[in-house]
Amino acid sequence: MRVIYSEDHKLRDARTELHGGELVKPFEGPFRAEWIRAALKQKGFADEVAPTRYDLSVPLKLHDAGYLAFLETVWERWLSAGFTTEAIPISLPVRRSYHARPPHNIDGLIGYYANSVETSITEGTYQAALAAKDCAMTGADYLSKGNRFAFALCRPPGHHAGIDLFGGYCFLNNAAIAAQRLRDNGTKKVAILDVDFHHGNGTQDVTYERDDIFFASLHGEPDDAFPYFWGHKEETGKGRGEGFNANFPMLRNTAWPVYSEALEAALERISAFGAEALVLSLGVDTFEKDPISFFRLKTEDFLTMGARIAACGLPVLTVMEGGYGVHEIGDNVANVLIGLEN
Ligand code: Q9C
Ligand code: ZN
Repeated sequence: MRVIYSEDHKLRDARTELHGGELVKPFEGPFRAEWIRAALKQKGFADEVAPTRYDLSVPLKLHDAGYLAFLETVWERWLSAGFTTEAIPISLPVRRSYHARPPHNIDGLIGYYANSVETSITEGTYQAALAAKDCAMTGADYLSKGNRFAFALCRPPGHHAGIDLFGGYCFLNNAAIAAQRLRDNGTKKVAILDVDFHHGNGTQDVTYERDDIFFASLHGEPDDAFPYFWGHKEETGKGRGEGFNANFPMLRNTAWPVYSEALEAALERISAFGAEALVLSLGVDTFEKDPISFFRLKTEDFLTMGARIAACGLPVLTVMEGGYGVHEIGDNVANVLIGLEN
């Protein structure tokens, strides 16, 4: 399977993440992509290519123009305002912020565009996010040429990035951008299956009113897991998108037997939708040893996961999302890809 990887991911290397009331070393760092890449090389995935560069025309079909301009300029504006540390939002529009609008002051603007505050913005963050988007789009184009599988080793991840919101380590919604690219290349119905431990609230946001991109997410139930305010079963889409969004929240300690039932149900929905291509938002933070999550999947379960997903018969672009802390993330990702191909 072709692997699409850019060195530019290393430009996203934050020093701080707000976690449990402390600024800690981020769970989402460059080591993740390198561990995954090393495991892939070791397992014989030799077909690695750098991404093509793309402009913002496809991202602009999903994300707000003001938001993209913010991402491009925030670091410079943050420094110009006299701040010397990483950029962290403090005030967010919330319930009864009736007249919320983007403030001129960068300290306010960063909160306006945030859906959570653990994700510090740093020099190089935007460049890394652009490269991750390029990896996803390159993968989409590779599928459109008739190839069945590709893996976009995206970093930073994307599934928490909404229309005009960053957070949860995400800035641009790589998976949705890839789905849009597939649409633009002529694929009429695209499904996004999100198996990251966390609900793909950003992907849901950018696809919620659409009937040409079906979104299914398997995740820790919102009552107990980040991002907390999205991911309920009742969220089924809106307008022409009604019925084209499916959430599968699951309880703490969920292991493969229960997880696999939700996976089958999601795949059935994707078949019923009539998808012609699948974007797999792959987080391996469902792993039993993940430091910030609470499912109990084992390394061998990821092989089965890949095989089950491949059984739907669709072309699959796998896009990297989360998975933290332990070296096993490499083997877990490799297992999904091996399972897909076999
Ligand atoms: N401080 C992805 O997996 N914080 N994002 C959770 C740990 C945010 C996860 C609690 C987790 C974001 C792509
Ligand atoms: Zn996650």
